[in-house]
Amino acid sequence: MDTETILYWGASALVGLFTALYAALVLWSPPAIVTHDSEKKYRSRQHPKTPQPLSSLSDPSTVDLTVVIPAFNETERLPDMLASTIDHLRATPLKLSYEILIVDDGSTDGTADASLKLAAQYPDSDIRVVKLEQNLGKGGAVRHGMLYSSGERLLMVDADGASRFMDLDALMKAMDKIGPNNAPAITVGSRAHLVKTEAVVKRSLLRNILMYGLHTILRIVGVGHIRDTQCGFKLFSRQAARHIFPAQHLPTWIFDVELLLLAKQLGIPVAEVPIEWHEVPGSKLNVFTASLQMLRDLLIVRANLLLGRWKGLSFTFAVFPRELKLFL
Ligand SMILES: Nc1nc2c(ncn2[C@@H]2O[C@H](COP(=O)(O)OP(=O)(O)O)[C@@H](O)[C@H]2O)c(=O)[nH]1
Ligand SMILES: *[C@@H]1O[C@H](CO)[C@@H](O)[C@H](O)[C@H]1NC(C)=O
Repeated sequence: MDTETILYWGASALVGLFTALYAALVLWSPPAIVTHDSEKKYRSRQHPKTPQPLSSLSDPSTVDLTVVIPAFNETERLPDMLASTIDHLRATPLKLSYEILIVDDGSTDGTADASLKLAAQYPDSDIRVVKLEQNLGKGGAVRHGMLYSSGERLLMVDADGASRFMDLDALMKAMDKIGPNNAPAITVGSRAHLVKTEAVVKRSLLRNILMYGLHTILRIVGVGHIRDTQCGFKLFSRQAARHIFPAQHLPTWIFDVELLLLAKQLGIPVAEVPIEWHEVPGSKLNVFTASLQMLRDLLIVRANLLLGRWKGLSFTFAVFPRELKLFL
């Protein structure tokens, strides 16, 4: 074979390889998240039977804080978590007006109805319950709650009560520093300072091995500057949320990384704040399948952002809310 033939076949092989990789990316990328009409309404203590339209992230805020709680089969863990959440919101010197948005992620254990019963116990609190028709995954549930929030700041927090809700005040103060005057900003709870302590050492060996593996991969993917990407306790200013959540594609467990990558791409400041944490039994995460899924999703996010198939919203979109409506 002469050089020309070798070059010809080599080039063809390369083109074939890239085409195949690109096709794999398109095939594996999650489809756009579909929002059903029933999911744009909520039920509450006042309206347990007739669903009311939810607020939109593109509208101006009407309360200081929205607490978004993704909940999948959480009838057992939600009552305690909600009690400590409301105890703190009532007591905090920050004196926040708030709403609590429980997003039932297609549960089959009656989480939504149980949430409504709980809401009746807290007449001073605006508790809204949305039920997703199908299970989307934690990322999809959080995204949904954020897109229909009315708070000036939006907190996502797990239903398991693993974080100490009073740490909210530390996230709020950190945000006053990095995002004064409601500028785009994100503050995330971090358990990095706990790594050498009992709470983490007591976790299973598998979970810890996976944690170190994850950290290595996260460095490669481009969020090595954040020490704890996976903490379920994260606060967004409304401006930051308007840029980030409409652009989120991943409904799965690793969506936090996508959010942080989008923040980086958009130049939105992120501060990590050390918080308390205790492992709560009843995690519905299958660590093994979640890890494989995570690896796939990380590659997909990175490739899509690199190739420009996925983009953070440009600032003009978030500044002109009417345009943003197209995305909701
Ligand atoms: N595992 C799981 N959790 C979900 C899902 N959708 C929403 N969530 C909520 O995501 C939060 C974290 O889930 P959890 O199983 O406790 O994971 P862990 O905190 O990592 O142990 C909880 O509030 C869940 O109710 C889902 O599809 N699967
Ligand atoms: C959710 O709860 C229902 C009722 O208890 C149960 O049948 C179902 O298997 C649970 N689903 C998951 C994924 O845990």
